[in-house]
Amino acid sequence: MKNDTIAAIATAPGTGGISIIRISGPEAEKILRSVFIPSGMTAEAPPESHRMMYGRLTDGRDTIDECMAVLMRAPKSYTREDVAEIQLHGGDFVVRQGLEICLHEGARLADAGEFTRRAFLNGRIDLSQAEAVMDLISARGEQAHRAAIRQMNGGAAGFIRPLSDRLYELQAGLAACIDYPEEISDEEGTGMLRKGLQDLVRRLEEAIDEHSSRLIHRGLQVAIIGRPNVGKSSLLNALLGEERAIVTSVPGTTRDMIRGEMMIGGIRVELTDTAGIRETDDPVERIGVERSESTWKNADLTLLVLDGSRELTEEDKSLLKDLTGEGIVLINKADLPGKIDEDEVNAIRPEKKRITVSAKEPDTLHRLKDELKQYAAVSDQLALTQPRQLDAARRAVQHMRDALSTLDAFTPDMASTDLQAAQDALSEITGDRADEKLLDRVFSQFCVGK
Ligand SMILES: Nc1nc2c(ncn2[C@@H]2O[C@H](COP(=O)(O)OP(=O)(O)OP(=O)(O)O)[C@@H](O)[C@H]2O)c(=O)[nH]1
Ligand SMILES: [Mg+2]
Repeated sequence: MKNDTIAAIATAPGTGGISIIRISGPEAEKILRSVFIPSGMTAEAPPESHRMMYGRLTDGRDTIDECMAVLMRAPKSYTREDVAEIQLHGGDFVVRQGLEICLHEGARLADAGEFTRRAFLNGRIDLSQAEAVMDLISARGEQAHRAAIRQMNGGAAGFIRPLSDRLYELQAGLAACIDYPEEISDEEGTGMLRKGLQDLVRRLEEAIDEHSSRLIHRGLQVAIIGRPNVGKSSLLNALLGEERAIVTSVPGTTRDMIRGEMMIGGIRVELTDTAGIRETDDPVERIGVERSESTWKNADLTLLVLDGSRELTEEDKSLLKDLTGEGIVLINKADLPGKIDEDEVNAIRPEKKRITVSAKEPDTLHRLKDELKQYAAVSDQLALTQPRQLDAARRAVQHMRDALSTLDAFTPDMASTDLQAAQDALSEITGDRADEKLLDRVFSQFCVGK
């Protein structure tokens, strides 16, 4: 583990009210005292820990800024090392100069996520809590925020550690079966083991909630699809409550994807309006149609829009047939006399929900919004949120399943290898067992200064 002193700008780049330079490591106090002169105090007196000081930042000759600074002596700091933070006026030039002099005084520029990495390596937080810090910074909705706070409070470790302890017990039981085969009957030994493993597999599988994890990290991706002129762009505008997309009576108005965001039930919902899908000779429109199809393929949920004031066309039917994933059929233009034959729609897609709406009357969109809310529902008990954690949990389940089948084949030695592999996968989640490569992967996603 590196034991040098690191420094970085902890606030976002650009101008702002204040910016913060953060320094962590054994030289933090020395560097602070050589660049910061507290006002009204003699520079020789050691600064009091956790006390904000007013003074000026200097390169030894000139004043760089009037500022505030605080020293937090180890272990009561974010990294559990000595940490100094200097609050400067938030101008790009001032802050870069401030950082420059700290580096000149002996600090090294911190890598991405290095402060949090040190907090982890010094045992202040586990790996899932470190990831929660990142989730909290990037949270864009209430649900993502709530999940991050739960994780910061040890949600993942609180769930995984008891499972890991239970697995250790089972491992010990298996070892006893292997060492004293005469004294423990198969019935007794492997029977208990099998039950215990099945229970662990069940609990882990319940926690592998891919849908919720995706919702928290990338929001609900909704594609608005349909043939030209059915009112896709009008619906986007009505849902967003603003004139985002161009609407005209000319079929083929939208040529490119148009995105808009709304919050539903504390989850970010990203709506993508697309070019109307039809056969066309126009090369620009054809590219638009290809983009519509790829947006459709990548969406979590598709809103297939039909024009209720017209009869169903062959294009509509073909789109309905392709609506195989998660989707809702929207029958639009309900303010006009209806011509569509809903039985025909039902014959092709009986299993899909149908909602009648009018983009001209936003009040008709309530039921659609309620449906979206259901798709965006996230479990309140979510223990694992990061894709990395889900992946490790999935591997642990696989190893336990392998162990179960080796037990069936009466090869307990092999089962014990599988159980150890499952144990290792579980400890990756909390970082109780984490190699440099794993840490690099986790912390490289952070920003510098965090
Ligand atoms: N009466 C009525 N007209 C609507 C409704 N929704 C859309 N329209 C009209 O239908 C026409 C087409 O609307 P758009 O929203 O541009 O349709 P689109 O599906 O985006 O069309 P493309 O971009 O060409 O694929 C416009 O003249 C809209 O005013 C509705 O609910 N009621
Ligand atoms: Mg359009």
